Amino acid sequence: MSMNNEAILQSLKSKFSLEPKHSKILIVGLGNTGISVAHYLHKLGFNFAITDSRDKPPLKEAFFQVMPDTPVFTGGFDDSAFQVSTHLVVSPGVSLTEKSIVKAIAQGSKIVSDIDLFACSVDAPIVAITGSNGKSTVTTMLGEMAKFAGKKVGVGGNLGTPALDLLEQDADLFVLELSSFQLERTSVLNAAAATVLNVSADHLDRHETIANYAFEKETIFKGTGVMVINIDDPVVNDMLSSERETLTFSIKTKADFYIGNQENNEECLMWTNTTLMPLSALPLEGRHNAANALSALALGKAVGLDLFTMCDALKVFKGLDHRMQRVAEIKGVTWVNDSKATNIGACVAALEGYQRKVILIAGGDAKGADMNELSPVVKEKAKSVVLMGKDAVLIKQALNDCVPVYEAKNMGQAVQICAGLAESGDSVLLSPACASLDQYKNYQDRGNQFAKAVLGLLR
Ligand code: UMA
Ligand code: ADP
Repeated sequence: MSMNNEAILQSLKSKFSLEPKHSKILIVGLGNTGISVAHYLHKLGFNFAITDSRDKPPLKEAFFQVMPDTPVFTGGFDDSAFQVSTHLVVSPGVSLTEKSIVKAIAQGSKIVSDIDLFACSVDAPIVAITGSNGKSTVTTMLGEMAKFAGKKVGVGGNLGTPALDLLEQDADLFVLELSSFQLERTSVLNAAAATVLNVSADHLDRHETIANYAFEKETIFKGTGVMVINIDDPVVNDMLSSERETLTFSIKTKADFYIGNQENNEECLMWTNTTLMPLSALPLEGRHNAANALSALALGKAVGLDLFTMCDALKVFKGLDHRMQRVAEIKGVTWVNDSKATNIGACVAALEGYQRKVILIAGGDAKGADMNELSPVVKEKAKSVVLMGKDAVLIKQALNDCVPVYEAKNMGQAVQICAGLAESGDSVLLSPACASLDQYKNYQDRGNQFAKAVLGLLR
């Protein structure tokens, strides 16, 4: 449930010295987050302005229609707008190292995130989910589980619906996907249950080192709630704290939630000594999705959901588009769209899930990651690799001819090359290990173009 305005204002005052009469708030970023913050502050009677470095932020016109009186500064960050502000609410797409922001902080402006504002506004439990990969899958899974259990659940955050827009839903449980960018600017979240699913190199163009990135992820555990820990991931395992209530999960060894073998050798999802369901009843490709299911079960258990009801939800969970999604089987060749694999960890997990060698399509914008980490698994699991995009050369160098490598200018060409290489029984996997923005609008666009080119083979 969200709290009443009086209680919210009290909380904002005590945690951030935010007061409608005295505070001057600058919202940085006129995207989905910025707009959700504007609506929230407007309802509470705060004074605020918005700035965006882009000349024409795509949502500007629509915003003007709704709030024509709000001062909006676009086309670069102007120091004067920052300097008069007591508080900055900076959108995740904007780095906190922007000069105007650094200067304003030095002069006393406070950073407050939309997630902080959200945390000050609800008294229902919050489940918070981060990690390099699997966030959207686990967030959606847990949302479905809660619905199955009859809860009114608000599901959002980095997944798409900004957290503050969930307040309208009057939910009795909130499930938030949080990115490292959201976490690095959040200070008062106290989730009832939280997890870091895994940590592998991503967003190093913003965080610079994996240590910084992991540090931001770990802040999700601030507070007193239950920690859900993936003991298979050494970086996450190091986050264990003996002073906190913890649930562990693993797909490799015994944990609170794990994969166990029955007497007939059937693999099952287990909770301590209780068999929950056969792994084969989970309708998702890839072993990493077993880890996702176990983490969702642990998070759900931490907030009191019934384990077997959650399993019923898992058995009908369809998975999300562009994540290990089977596009077609043509002449015995299976084509799989994993376009959301925008970093090395996701591509490695996808490849590791295969018993038989696949043909891999990869490449795009590597975001500063070290592509050498791909070589061992490519060598073990790929027959050949077709590369495309901005960092194709970088990946080619890293692979160092460990398997045959082909280059394609676009997706149509990549699919044609794969069609020429594939034999009946093979799988062709689009799992790029890179962001898509050098060649596509987004990962959905890349996945859709892949599917279109594959279905074109039928003509
Ligand atoms: N931008 C500027 N100047 C500005 C403000 C933004 O150039 O002054 C650019 C950013 O660099 C970015 C784009 O505009 O390229 C949008 O940035 P934003 O912070 O305004 O984005 P929002 O629309 O508020 O969406 C954000 C998240 N976006 C980012 O973190 C980049 C969305 O996650 C999230 O769904 C939404 O808040 C609600 O919480 C998207 C994302 O790509 C899906 N996240 C990254 C990821 O998952 O890898 C972290
Ligand atoms: P995120 O929201 O963290 O980006 P998604 O659920 O959207 O996570 O999946 C992103 C990519 O990561 C997809 O390619 C998917 O197949 C892969 N993936 C999903 N779960 C995991 C996991 N637990 N470990 C590694 N890769 C994963």
